[in-house]
Formats: sequence, C-alpha cells, structure tokens
Amino acid sequence: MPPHPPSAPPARLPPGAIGHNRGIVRPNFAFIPPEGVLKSRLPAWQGTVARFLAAPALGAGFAQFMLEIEPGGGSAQAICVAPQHFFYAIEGTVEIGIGSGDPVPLAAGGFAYVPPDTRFTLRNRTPAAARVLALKKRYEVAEALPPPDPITGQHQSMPMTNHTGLEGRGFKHLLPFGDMRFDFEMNMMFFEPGVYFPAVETHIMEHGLFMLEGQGLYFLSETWHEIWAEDFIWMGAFCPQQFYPTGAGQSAYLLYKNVNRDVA
Ligand code: UGY
Ligand code: MN
Repeated sequence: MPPHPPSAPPARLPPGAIGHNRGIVRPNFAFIPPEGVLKSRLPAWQGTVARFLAAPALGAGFAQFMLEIEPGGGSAQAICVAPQHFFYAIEGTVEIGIGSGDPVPLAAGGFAYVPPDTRFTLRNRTPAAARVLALKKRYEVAEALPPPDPITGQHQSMPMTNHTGLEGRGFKHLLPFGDMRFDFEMNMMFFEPGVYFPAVETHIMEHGLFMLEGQGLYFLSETWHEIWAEDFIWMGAFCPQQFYPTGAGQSAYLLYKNVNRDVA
C-alpha cells in the first residue's frame, strides 16, 4: 500500500500553504512579513541587495525598501535623482555624503534626509554587513517655500514627546515637526504593553510602517493581523487602523506619513 492515498496532500508542503501565511495585499493596505520579500539588485548600488516593501506598483505614493549592504558595498557612484530620500540604519554602520557635505557615519538608529535633486553617496566602509531602511518619494512643491535642507541625526539623541496625555505612549519626530517645507514625517512610535490609540484612525495620510521592536495586533481595514519585529505594513489613504501591543515589553515602529499638502 502506498504511504498516502492519491488524494492526500504531499508529505512536505511549502511554508504558508495551509494557514501559516501572514502576507496579505489588499487595495488599501498590505501586510508584508520579511521572509517572502525577494532580492532586487539595482544598477545604482553595488554589493547591495534591495528588498522592496512598498512601491507605486502596490498603490503607494512612495517606495520603501531595505538595503542590505556588504562590506565595501553601497552606492556605485553619487546618486542624483529627482525624488527625496530618507534613510534609517537598522544594523551596522554606513557613511552618507549629501551634496557637498562631508560624509557622516550612520550607526544603528542613525537617519538621513536627502532633499529632491540632491546628490548623495551611501557606503559601507566597515567589515560587517549593514542594513538600512530607505524611502523614496517625489517631492510635492509648496508654493513660495524652498525644499528642505539635508538632515542627519541619531534617534538616540532625539527628544521623546507625548502629545496624547496617555501614559505609555511615546513619539520621536525624526524630521522637524510642523515645518511646511516637508511633505512627509518619519516618526518613531513607542507603546507600553496594552496601550492603544484612543480611536480607530481613518485619515487621508498614507503610512509605511516598519516594526522595530516588540509585537502586537494591527487592525487594518476590517481585520486584525499579528505583527512582529521586521514586519512591514503599507496603509493607503483612509485605511482604518489601530494597534494593540501584546508583548511583555515595549513595542516600537518607524512610521512614514505624508503631510502638509492640500488635495488636488
Ligand atoms: O500619526 C498617525 O497617523 C499614527 N497614530 N498612525 C499609526 O500609528 N497607524
Ligand atoms: Mn495613522
């Protein structure tokens, strides 16, 4: 007798085949666990793998991607493209040069804003691999305002704020909050276990969310999704959203949000 009747499933199933897939793509959101995001290699980058997490192909008004940079790798030469960029170092240390400025090291937690139409280099000059979360967005000009200047910083030296009055919430605005030259924010959000938003949010701004630490349940549109560190979420405009942190310790994520511009 054969080990399985012909109608039985094969002994080895691909991961996620029966109920274990967490990845989901909908018209107004996408939940993207890292294990299924395949490698891209790009002409402008050497010794570097890019893993795209969000892109216009998904419906997003921006692109977000993880750069995995080998020792000696990085931008093949100075990159100069129209979109503005934001970089956040997840692991290892890279060196960024923006415009005519001196190169600046970005260790884990370091970040950089590159204005539109500005040359930059990003290199890994260390013996260890580095990972950098990158964001690229076409700049929406604000009438009578010039584009912003370059910025570099470390999140560890940014102030923690909390405008909600809710104990257990924390915010770090990595870009100058309320500066109308910027058309997006990059915010770190910190949550103690069990501390959630006061309401389900439904707003015009889009989000790109990268989970830095901890775990929880994320409400998207009409369903809850278990989220862990390294997961990514794209939330389109008006996608209902809520976060309920479930871990024993702090949860934190880095959140892109388009702001400060009128609708067409
Ligand atoms: O600022 C925000 O829109 C934020 N509270 N949204 C979120 O974390 N999903
Ligand atoms: Mn929101």
